[in-house]
Amino acid sequence: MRRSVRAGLVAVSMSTVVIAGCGGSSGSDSGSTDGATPPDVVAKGDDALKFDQARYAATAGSVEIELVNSGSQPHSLLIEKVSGFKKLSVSGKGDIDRGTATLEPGTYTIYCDVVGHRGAGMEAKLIIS
Ligand SMILES: [Cu+2]
Repeated sequence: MRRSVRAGLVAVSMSTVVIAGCGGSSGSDSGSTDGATPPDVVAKGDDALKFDQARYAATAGSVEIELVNSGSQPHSLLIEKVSGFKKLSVSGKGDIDRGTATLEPGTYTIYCDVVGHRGAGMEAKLIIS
């Protein structure tokens, strides 16, 4: 596998949205020391008790998810029916938590389990292709 292909992707890595190309098996990073790799999904939670987007997208395989608190209330992020994913928690403004899930293609639901938040609409779709 050639690492050099990656360089071309860096420019667009902020919007790794639906580039379901020929990427076969990602996630088999043998010694990637690129420093801070950007997460595949960045979800922001705010005081309006919602995520910043109604849907997020990523490519199947190892998906790194980042939860950012852009409000001042605590929030969490779980993936419905994906028990292997460690819950992300952010308590104060500017807090960031990250985790990785191994996901197959499909549509998942992410939500916040802080009491009352999901009921207020704090959930979103995660589309894996
Ligand atoms: Cu919340």
